[in-house]
Amino acid sequence: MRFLPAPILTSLFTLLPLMAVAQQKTANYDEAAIVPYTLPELLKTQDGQSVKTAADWTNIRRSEVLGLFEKFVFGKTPQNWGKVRFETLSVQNNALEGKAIRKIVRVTLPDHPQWAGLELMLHLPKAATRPVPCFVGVSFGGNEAVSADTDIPLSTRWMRASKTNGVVDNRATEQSRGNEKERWQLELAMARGFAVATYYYGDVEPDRNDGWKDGLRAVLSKDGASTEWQDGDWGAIAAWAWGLSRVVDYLETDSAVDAGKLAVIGHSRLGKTSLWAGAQDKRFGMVVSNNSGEGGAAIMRRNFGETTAVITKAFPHWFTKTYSNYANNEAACPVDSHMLIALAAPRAIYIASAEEDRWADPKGEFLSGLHAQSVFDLFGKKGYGVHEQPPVNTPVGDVVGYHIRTGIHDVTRYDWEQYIAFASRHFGL
Ligand code: GTR
Repeated sequence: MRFLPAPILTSLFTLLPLMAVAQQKTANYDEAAIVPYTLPELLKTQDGQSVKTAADWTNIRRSEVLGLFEKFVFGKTPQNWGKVRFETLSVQNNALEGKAIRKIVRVTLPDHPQWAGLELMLHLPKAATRPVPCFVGVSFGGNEAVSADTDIPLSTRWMRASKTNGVVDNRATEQSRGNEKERWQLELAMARGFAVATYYYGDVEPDRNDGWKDGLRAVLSKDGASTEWQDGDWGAIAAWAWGLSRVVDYLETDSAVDAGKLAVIGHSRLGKTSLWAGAQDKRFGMVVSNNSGEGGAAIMRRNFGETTAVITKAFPHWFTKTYSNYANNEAACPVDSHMLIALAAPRAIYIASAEEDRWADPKGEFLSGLHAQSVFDLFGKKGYGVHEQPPVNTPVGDVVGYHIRTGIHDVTRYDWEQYIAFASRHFGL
């Protein structure tokens, strides 16, 4: 490859965010301009049979739908990771000013020592007298970003810099501490009797177009990833989701956690990740999608806000290659996001939007839960209980929950309040 002279490179980097803003500005935000569409049928098998019962769904259609998402959207997760090893690196009995016990556990693959592993951080409510339910999610920053406790080791992995995260030369610094703590609401979770387990997504793969070369996808590939990813191969979202399932492998061994009560949670690109993790791994008894948008809960055929064309161009590494075939060609895609939501059934799922987050298409996020209802019906489960998107800050739903809160693309205390209330109800607390 020819190297671009430094001034051109610099101007490219200054232009990229501007280009993203320009794209957001020119996107369609007019409901009236949405081209009418037909969603792929949920309750019809590939060979045209009607899916009439919960058993039909569970035994036939569910695996078909899962297979379609593997083939056309996220790619197939390889099964060759072998054994999983856990090593407790530290236990802090006075985390969060004495409110929590914090464990940091390294998860590695003995058969694949080239992968440095992930460091999961588990906060347990100190006041707990029995095994507790647990939220499980991936973080954008390292463990040091999730909590401001100064004894958490700084991540040494590649990290994307933003104006506020203290990342210098793509590495965390002391200034990175706590910069995601509003998004994690650990104190609130502890006070309500929930544990929270998280790991940094860059431990599995750095979030850049060529990140696969330095991540788990290269390690698990047949040829050590000397070649580019092909149609049907897993993308980064699938790799991050794989990490969530390895966290569950650990939680199943920790007697402080009730592994029958796990909720997978994620925001934005990591909300797409939590949906895919929850779809594949039924050990998650509940799924939370926070502002997951395009490639997550939002109906792709609406082309409202971010589109398939935009996301597959900006973030090709998130998906399997095949997905980009549906850019400006959504009608041909064998799936849409209502099918991703249905994969959670009959487990509980909560979808959340933010009013000012039009890029993520709040209405499209709502509609995926609505159009998944037919599958929940097979199990006799009540979903939203409404047909219209509710007003802001008015949560709805039974087994399928939804709210749109005021504000921007983010995870807030309000969001966590709803997830905790929803989880408490579903886990019978
Ligand atoms: C945006 C992307 C969205 C969403 C978001 C995020 O740039 O267009 O799909 O995932 O990033 O992860 O914050």
